Amino acid sequence: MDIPVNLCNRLKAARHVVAFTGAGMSAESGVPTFRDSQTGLWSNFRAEDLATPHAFLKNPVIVWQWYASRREAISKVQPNRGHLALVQLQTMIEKVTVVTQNIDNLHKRAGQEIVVELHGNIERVKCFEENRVVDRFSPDEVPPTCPFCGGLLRPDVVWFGELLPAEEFKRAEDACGQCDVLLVIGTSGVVYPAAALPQLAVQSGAYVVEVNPERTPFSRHADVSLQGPSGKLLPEILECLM
Ligand code: BJW
Repeated sequence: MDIPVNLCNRLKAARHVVAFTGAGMSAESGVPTFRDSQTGLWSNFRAEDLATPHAFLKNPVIVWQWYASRREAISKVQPNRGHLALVQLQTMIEKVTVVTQNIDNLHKRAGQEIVVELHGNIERVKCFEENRVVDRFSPDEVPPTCPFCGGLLRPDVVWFGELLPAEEFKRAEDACGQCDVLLVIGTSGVVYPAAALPQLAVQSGAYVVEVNPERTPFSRHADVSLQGPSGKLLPEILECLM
């Protein structure tokens, strides 16, 4: 794809680039998205049965097992060319911040230095009662219990109806409101409050680029909307800086 000249110029001049990423970023690693028809997790499972505090309290075994199987699958995949392009961007731009809705840890595993995790991280486990992150638990109990208070342990991810971690959300707001270029990559942009973050960059005059095979509700607000997979387009965007 021909990368627009304006995008190249704005990237060359940028001191702080933010990449706001969603499930599409990891699709080429083999991690399913949520809302793609046929392959998306929410096409095959009901979010309200698995990704709410109410669902966990109603059926902790099923919810724990579902996350355990996803954790296992994610541990076997690798960062893709899109993740690696964002890692390489760190050597070309003064500051690169990744703000991700993904819980798969692939940005950090790829070597990204500044990563803001809005929806948690599936590799961590915390106590449902006291929210304390726990790093050791018995693999024989399903779900395991907290060694401190005996409460049930759960994945440290943000379910529907739960607040996002306040400190991470503030870091994300600051980054989006202060960057020179925002890349919005692989998100349908329908889950709030995360979906409101790109508007902060639009309002502050940043150059905003969307990378997604499909158009989204955000497409018309972006300065440029590049249609295609991030594993292909992000390395092409980087070529303008070489
Ligand atoms: C590619 C590609 C390739 C494919 N390259 N791209 C109205 C009614 C009811 C509730 C609400 C409401 N308005 C707002 C709410 C609240 C709710 C919400 O937003 N709901 C909407 C769905 C309507 N939000 C919340 O509940 C949040 N908390 C909150 O608001 O707290 C305040 C509050 C408290 C109490 C009461 C009310 C308010 C929390 C949201 C937590 C989201 N959690 C999940 C699950 C995480 C754990 C897990 O993994 O199981 O986070 S849901 C899921 O969606 C996950 C994702 O991070 C998130 C976003 O999805 P994403 O990343 O955009 O993925 P997709 O699948 O949607 O899109 C993929 C995109 O990639 C597509 O566009 C493809 O085209 C593209 N793609 N291949 C590039 N190769």
